[in-house]
Amino acid sequence: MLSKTLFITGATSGFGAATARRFARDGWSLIITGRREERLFALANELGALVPVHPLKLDVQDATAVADAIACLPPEFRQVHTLVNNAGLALAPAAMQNVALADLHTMINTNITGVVNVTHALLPRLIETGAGANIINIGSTAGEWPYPGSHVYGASKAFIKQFSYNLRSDLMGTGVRVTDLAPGIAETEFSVVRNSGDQAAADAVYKGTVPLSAVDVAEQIAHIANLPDHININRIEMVPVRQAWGPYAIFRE
Ligand code: NDP
Ligand code: 8X3
Repeated sequence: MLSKTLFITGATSGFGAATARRFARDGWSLIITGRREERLFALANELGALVPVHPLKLDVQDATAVADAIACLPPEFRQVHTLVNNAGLALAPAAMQNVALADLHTMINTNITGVVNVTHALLPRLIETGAGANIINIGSTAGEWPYPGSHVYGASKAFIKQFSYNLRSDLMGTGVRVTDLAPGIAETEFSVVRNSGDQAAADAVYKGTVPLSAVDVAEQIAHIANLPDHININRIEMVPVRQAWGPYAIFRE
């Protein structure tokens, strides 16, 4: 039997790298993407010992580069079974009135436009695959629950939820499934990026608690991708036991 092919964005770190490793263990062929070439090729070398791997250095913000790369996939990688739209980032963890507009644009261009770019380019392939194909979009609890400093990041993940639902409606009858997988706090390089490389600030995010790990999220992705063809998970919100909601904020004089 031919192996299935996974296309995952943001495979150079965190959830993406853990997911690539998880699917390699199951014998899937991999198309792994990211901007950091050195990491991408290191992962391709590591996993290439197990399964066929096609590394694509790609900035998801660049619609033309995304479309060209997907149009030029080698024949043995063209039949994509599962797309995981994972590349994304948060920046500027401060009140919206105090952050740079450029950071807000970067989040929109990556977390929204990037997901649209990759999905649009791969849809014909996924529809061709038909029954059992998956689009798994990585949303976030931040797309559902507001908190200070989440501004555009949380809103971009709310987009992921509605985009996933709307895409399902368009794909009715094709057999292609769509899921919004929305994790809560998880320890990856996410917080280093969000805090502009400040490792101490990033460490403080996870101090004294037990966050999710990248492997926890990869396991959920593998679970969703391997469900029987007739099941669609619309949305999963997964959080560590130690994460729940806070009370309403009341401003008082
Ligand atoms: P990491 O920072 O560890 O990984 C992010 C990945 O996205 C990297 O591989 C990075 O690769 C890639 N990426 C970022 N920008 C671009 C771009 N413009 N083009 C291509 N790739 C890009 O974070 P996580 O693994 O934690 O995050 C993965 C996803 O999960 C994100 O969408 C994030 O919003 C979401 N998420 C994270 C949570 C958490 O607490 N960690 C919780 C809920 C959701 P490179 O820099 O090489 O391009
Ligand atoms: C990332 C999770 O809690 O930092 O999407 O918003 S959180």
